[in-house]
Amino acid sequence: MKTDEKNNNSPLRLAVLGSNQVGKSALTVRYLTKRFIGEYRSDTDMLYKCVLQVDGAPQPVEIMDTWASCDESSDAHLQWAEAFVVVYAITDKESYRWAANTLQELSVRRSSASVLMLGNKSDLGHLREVEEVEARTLALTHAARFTEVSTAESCVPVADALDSFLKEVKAQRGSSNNGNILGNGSPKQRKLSVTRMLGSLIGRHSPPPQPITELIVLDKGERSKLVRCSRQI
Ligand SMILES: Nc1nc2c(ncn2[C@@H]2O[C@H](COP(=O)(O)OP(=O)(O)OP(=O)(O)O)[C@@H](O)[C@H]2O)c(=O)[nH]1
Ligand SMILES: [Mg+2]
Repeated sequence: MKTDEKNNNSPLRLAVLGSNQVGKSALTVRYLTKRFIGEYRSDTDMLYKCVLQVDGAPQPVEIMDTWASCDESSDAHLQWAEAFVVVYAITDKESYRWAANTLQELSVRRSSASVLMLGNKSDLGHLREVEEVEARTLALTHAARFTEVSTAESCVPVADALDSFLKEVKAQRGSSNNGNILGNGSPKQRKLSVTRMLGSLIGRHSPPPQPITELIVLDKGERSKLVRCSRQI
């Protein structure tokens, strides 16, 4: 198989970063299932493997819904992903600072990676602490895309933002490969039935629509192995 062909067929890896409770899990599940679920497990990373239509063609995609409470996660996430969605809540200035620091870090450490900054919870405008123009200007400074969304209110803007971001990432895929951490030689992972896991999240009688084909829960200790693993490649 030619290198270009191989790169195009390999999963497109997206890490969803952001501080606590900004809506990373809600956003990821909203995008993949169109459903909004109020509360999520919040002590681990979740890796969703799926095949999505990107620019009119089926594309394997892996989305890592990260858990922010653990410092050592960032190295693993920064190295694993090909593109990054940085989320903050417009009602939480501290989460915006976290996002700003992350954009800065990405500019230094992953300067060629595509980045989308999302200001979530736009339905809570009366509690707004971050002005849209400030965030948009910051994103522009870092050559990142930007939009505000309300994951709770509607799935369309979330889908539009992520669909066009994935399209851009796919288009920008160059000849350099970003490594393969979770392929052969990956750390031990707990593979769960997707139906069972999402069933426990959204209720027994609401099976998730496709396209998720696999959901992997990464335990705390396994993140550092991700970093070591990536360095072996
Ligand atoms: N009003 C409103 N609430 C939201 C929105 N998105 C998420 N939430 C709520 O925000 C809270 C946190 O959502 P999560 O998706 O668990 O946030 P998270 O970033 O994954 O949190 P951690 O995993 O703990 O870092 C939950 O109570 C959600 O229901 C939104 O767009 N609007
Ligand atoms: Mg979460």
